[in-house]
Amino acid sequence: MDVKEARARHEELGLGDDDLLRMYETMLLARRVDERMWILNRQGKAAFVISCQGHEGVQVAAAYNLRPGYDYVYPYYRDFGITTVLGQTPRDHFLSLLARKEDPNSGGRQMPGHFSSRKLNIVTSSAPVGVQYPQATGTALAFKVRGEDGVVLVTGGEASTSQGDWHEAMNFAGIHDLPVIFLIENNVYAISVPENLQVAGSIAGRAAGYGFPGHEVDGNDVLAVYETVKEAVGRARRGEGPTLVEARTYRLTAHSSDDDDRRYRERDEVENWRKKDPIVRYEHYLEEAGLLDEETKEEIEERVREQVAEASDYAEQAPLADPEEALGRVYAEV
Ligand SMILES: Cc1ncc(C[n+]2csc(CCOP(=O)(O)OP(=O)(O)O)c2C)c(N)n1
Ligand SMILES: [Mg+2]
Repeated sequence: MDVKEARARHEELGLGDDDLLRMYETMLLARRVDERMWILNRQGKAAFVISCQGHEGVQVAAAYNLRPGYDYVYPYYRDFGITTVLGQTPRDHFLSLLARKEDPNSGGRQMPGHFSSRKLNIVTSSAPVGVQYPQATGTALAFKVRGEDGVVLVTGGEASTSQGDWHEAMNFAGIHDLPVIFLIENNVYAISVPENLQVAGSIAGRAAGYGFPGHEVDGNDVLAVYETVKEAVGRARRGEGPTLVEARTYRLTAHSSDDDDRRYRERDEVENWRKKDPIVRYEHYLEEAGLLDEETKEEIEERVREQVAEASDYAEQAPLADPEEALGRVYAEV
């Protein structure tokens, strides 16, 4: 393929060279923040880590279609890529990981991965799997009632589609043609439970039962995800209703820092998926399109490295949350 042929793909999607490189840098930033979180965990400084590794392609490509601070996002715990595109910073992520007072998600009171920002319209999630779906659908109804063209993106893993909440939300969104995109990040596992013991039939295929489109997309192909979600966002903004997107990817780490995945999956399987790493695949595309060479790659890597080091040092020095704050904003103050 020559450079012109390679470039045709993103040009047809309306993406410029700057967009492509910005998406690359954001994916890399999410990956490097994640790797640093595991180091802090192994050093005994972070109690718990939940990872986005392997999901960066889905997350960055999907979120790149949104209007931050206008559209609403109901992310789930792996969505470091989505929240970083929207404007959460590595500092925000490390402050949350280390339960610092300044943590923008919850002031150090929630588990890591419970993203929240009033400014960016990121609505915090509760810990039970799947509760975000009816909430997101309610927000989509609000957009419709107000006659605004905002869209709602709600995400979850493949196992969350076994929950009643998911089906109730899908049904309600279908009835009322709501501007909501259900993005399922199918990473083949629900902790130790493999997809074949968790999901009957096809997730994407279920949308037909609720009367709206469902698409399965290769979640490790950044431009394919971008294209699919772009179409879904366009549909929602025009008032044409919801879309389900099932992005197929793979969880490259254990479920969390409290899990030992060697007990339930073969190393060969993980290694095979590593060869399909979305970041590496996207690098090949950028190289073919003449946008990335060794020098540019090193520059980007260096910028990311500095940002991650600065942010994690900052969070380590930052004061812990006050213990007496633990129940603050939980009960009404009389
Ligand atoms: C209702 C409920 N059941 C069980 C759990 C424990 N739990 C937390 S994450 C998880 C796995 C979810 O898997 P999936 O939806 O595929 O997301 P992934 O972690 O693979 O991204 C489980 C069972 C929970 N939090 N809530
Ligand atoms: Mg899963």
